[in-house]
Amino acid sequence: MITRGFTGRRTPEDVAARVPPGQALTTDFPVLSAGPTPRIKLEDWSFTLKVGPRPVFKWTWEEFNALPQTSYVRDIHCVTTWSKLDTAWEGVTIDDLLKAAGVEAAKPFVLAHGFDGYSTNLPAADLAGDKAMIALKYDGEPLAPDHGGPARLLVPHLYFWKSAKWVSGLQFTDVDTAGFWELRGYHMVGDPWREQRYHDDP
Ligand SMILES: Nc1nc2c(c(=O)[nH]1)N[C@H]1C(S)=C(S)[C@@H](COP(=O)(O)O)O[C@H]1N2
Ligand SMILES: [Mo]
Repeated sequence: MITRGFTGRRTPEDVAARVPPGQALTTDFPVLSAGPTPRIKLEDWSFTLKVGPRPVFKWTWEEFNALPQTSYVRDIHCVTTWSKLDTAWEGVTIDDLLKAAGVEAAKPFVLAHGFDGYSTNLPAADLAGDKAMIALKYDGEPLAPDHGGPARLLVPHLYFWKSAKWVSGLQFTDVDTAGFWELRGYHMVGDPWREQRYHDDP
């Protein structure tokens, strides 16, 4: 099996085709947070799934780690114009999470919430079909606190502000409700290939 990015050979054309408009590649991993890094003890950690205002399922750290784990190697794109290729993550896909909870994602939108009070909204469809996970590991190691550890949402095909760090839960909603950056003028979807940076971008 050949996994893209592990062949050791990338032609300039291959690389160029993976960089969305207005983006430039970086090899380091910048940290971008609206506030200080919260320190969450694993014994205090929990993850809550809500449908509307109603909590329907809650996991402890131990329970969450017992869920099926999946590995992703994905390119990520930050709205501040850096992109990073072949980032390696491990965690629980949103599909597996909903299956474990016995919940159908019957609502069209999601708000992801962070322990720091951050939130971000996205279409529920962007979390389905093996496109997103709650990541617990990066590069084979427990996720570093500055990058969202113990756990973060990872939605690699959307701008990286949608990947809520220190994630405390997902809330499915009927109405698309603007999160932290969306309230401050950023796009409700945030597809880097369509350059959906700001609210008015098509
Ligand atoms: N909880 C939380 N999640 C967050 C943020 C934040 O401030 N708080 N910043 C977002 C932004 S703007 C970006 S670009 C990415 C940065 O992730 P990184 O620091 O791992 O590069 O996290 C996103 N997730
Ligand atoms: Mo960002």
